[in-house]
Amino acid sequence: MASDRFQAPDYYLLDELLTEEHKLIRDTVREWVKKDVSPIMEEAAQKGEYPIHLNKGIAELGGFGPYIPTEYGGAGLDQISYGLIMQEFERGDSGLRSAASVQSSLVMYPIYNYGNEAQRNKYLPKLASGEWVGSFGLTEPDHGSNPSGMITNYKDMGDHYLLNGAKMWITNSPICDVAVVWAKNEEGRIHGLVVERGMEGFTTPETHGKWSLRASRTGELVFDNVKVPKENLLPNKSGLGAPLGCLDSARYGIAWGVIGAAMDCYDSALRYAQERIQFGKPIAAYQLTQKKLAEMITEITKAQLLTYRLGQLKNEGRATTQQISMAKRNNVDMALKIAREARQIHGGMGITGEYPIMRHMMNLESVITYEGTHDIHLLITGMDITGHSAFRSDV
Ligand code: TGC
Ligand code: FAD
Repeated sequence: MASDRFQAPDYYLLDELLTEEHKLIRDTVREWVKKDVSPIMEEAAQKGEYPIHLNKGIAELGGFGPYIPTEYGGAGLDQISYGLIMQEFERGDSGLRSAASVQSSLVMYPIYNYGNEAQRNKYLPKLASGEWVGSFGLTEPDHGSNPSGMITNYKDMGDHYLLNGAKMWITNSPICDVAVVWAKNEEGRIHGLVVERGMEGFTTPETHGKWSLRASRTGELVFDNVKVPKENLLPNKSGLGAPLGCLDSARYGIAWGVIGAAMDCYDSALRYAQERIQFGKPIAAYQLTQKKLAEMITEITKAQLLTYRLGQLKNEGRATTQQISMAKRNNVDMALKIAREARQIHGGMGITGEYPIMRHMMNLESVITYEGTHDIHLLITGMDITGHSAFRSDV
């Protein structure tokens, strides 16, 4: 990739709303991404590799468990700091933000919130330091948008649980040391279990051939009569609300993260439009290019305002699932549209790895699907404002 000349847009002077600590955290992550991530990310994506050595840097920046208390190795930061860190990671690549999202919100969050003290002490410090990699198994081959239909299950065998089933599309699966797995007990109630690599009957085959999120490892979690110790069950919350609570936290991070990808595309397109001469003028001087760029900065600014307010609500413990859904849906769609327009502005150069545009665009095709698809989030808003659930045709 060409050298990283990123300059963040701040059209509405939103920096004035941030504290000095917020700006310091954001700028520190931004510099790290420029120095350690941008020079290697294009090649990693082309090769289909997650540069796992970056986990050390993510951990040092507080990117694994930004809001988890420091006594468990987390960074003890507020929700706006968490959002800003995700924004900067995703400016580098959605795969980097995915690594941080999964570890923080889908693995550490449930262990911290639904686990007991022994589980917190055993797992959280190692996950926060990046020594261990975590994954989160909710989706199954036949149950994606509808996780309540899951068939993965466990039976109480007296001195242990016996786990059977399979999860699909799992970020980090091939490299995870521990997996938070959602499974039904004999009464059909959903519980979280921590499954550790090395348990007999637990395998993690990789999914190959992705055109999206190439710098992120994806695979299955397969459980064939896995004996899970009883102390690995997360005791403090059960039911579908338990995994959905984790998703609230991860979706919030995505709403911030994708602003980073959008800013990167916008910044690159603005610079390219000013430097690229056609018909004797920079293409930035043509109205059609200006329309694209003006709409991009408008949409980025709206998304920034939305997430900032959401961050305030989240800090106060008042952000609802539905508000988070709206922000995830709006911002991912915004970022994907900007990536597509930015690619047009770059002409033929837009399809090459010289610029980050196509990589962001392809990544965002996953982001618009995972953590609840674009349409599922619309239906969550629809249900909230009308009182009618449109998920199932039979209700
Ligand atoms: P529904 O009847 O609406 O709800 C079931 C129960 O859950 C409660 N609940 C929540 N509780 C806490 N937090 C939330 N956010 C909650 N949302 C709902 C709800 O009150 C109810 O409780 P109770 O006591 O009445 O039983 O459930 P439903 O079966 O109709 O489904 C609702 C729907 C479709 C919105 C939901 O299932 C959904 O969000 N589907 C999308 C699935 C999804 O997002 N999967 C993501 C998998 S993880 C992933 O993609 C990681 S990618 C990571 C990366 O790489 O970055
Ligand atoms: P489906 O649920 O089959 O949906 C297919 C289409 O049908 C979508 O357009 C959807 O919007 C639509 N649809 C479904 N139901 C309705 C309805 N009621 N009304 C209208 N339209 C509907 N999952 C994990 O658990 N952990 C992970 O770490 C993880 N990482 C992922 C990483 C990647 C790269 C990807 C691509 C996915 C990942 N997922 C993960 C899975 C992801 O959450 C699911 O792909 C997503 O929830 C959608 O499920 P599905 O793919 O089965 O699609």
